[in-house]
Amino acid sequence: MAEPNTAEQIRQDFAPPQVPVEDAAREMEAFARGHHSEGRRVVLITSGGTKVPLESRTVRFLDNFSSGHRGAVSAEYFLQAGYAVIFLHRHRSMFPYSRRYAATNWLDVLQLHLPTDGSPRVEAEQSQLPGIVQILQDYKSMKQSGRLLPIEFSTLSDYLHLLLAAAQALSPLGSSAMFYLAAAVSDFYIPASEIPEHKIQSSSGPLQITMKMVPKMLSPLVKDWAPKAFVISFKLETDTEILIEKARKALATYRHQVVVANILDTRRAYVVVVTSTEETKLSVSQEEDHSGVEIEEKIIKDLTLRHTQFIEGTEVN
Ligand code: 9Z3
Repeated sequence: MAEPNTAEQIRQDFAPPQVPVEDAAREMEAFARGHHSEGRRVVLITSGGTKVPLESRTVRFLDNFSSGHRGAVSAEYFLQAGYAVIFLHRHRSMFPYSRRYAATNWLDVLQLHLPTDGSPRVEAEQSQLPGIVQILQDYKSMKQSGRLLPIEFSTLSDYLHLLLAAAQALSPLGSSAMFYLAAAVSDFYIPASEIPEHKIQSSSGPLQITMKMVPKMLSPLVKDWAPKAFVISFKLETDTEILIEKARKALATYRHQVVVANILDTRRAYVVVVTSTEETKLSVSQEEDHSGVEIEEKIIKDLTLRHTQFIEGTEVN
């Protein structure tokens, strides 16, 4: 059962979500139940940053750096490993498969043919879309398999409501559900009761804002919302000196299974997988990087193995 405090706080203190949470809840529940009944494991991936409004008729908001790259790439490797994936991501952040062409200007790639005796035809310039044949094949076969459920959020409130709904959808799956919490979620927000309605006026002089701490979702998630699931959180720091200590502290506080620790500048090449008993360093060398190896491939290989051990009850923690 949901811990009343956090779930209630989300419903009361945050502005109503701007996405259809009840529809998403139904979709996630049906998706999880269907795949579970076919013997498949289901992972919830959270991805991208959250937008925190500073006014209720929002002109300005607090945001962060996250591009959603980690989540989008990880989704591909989980699909490759046979998982069904709920991809809870920030609207317009990176998306599995199409992420490779995120910087593509399609109007430069598409060629227009205007035959005098037929209808116009549009063709893509294949040389400008590296790897497109393989990617398109993978994408189409993934779509056909029905193993990817994309769900979008924009604001912090959307995210919190959807995470709660996702936890309720996955809880019945017990240990075969995995939570892979890679989104960069704001730690601060302005409660609905204190947020100004209209645009903050610069004529009032320098701005001072007091923000409240966002409730830690990991705590009720692990204790109440999905207590049997395999839960992975991410720890991001900019100072290497404190990274592992902070990851260990998170594990000790929330008592979940894994923290993936990373540093902002090196996050594409180096992470440490921290459990209560081990620290596993994963890295991508320059040569590997040049030949297209992605660190998420190594992360997902490591985590799916740990998930198997967790399900079989052989893990030590
Ligand atoms: C991460 O640490 C992710 O790896 C990144 C990925 C956000 C760095 P990109 O989206 O970056 O590929 O550009 N996510 C979690 C970040 C976070 O805010 N964690 C909280 C913390 O460190 C704990 S839940 O305190």
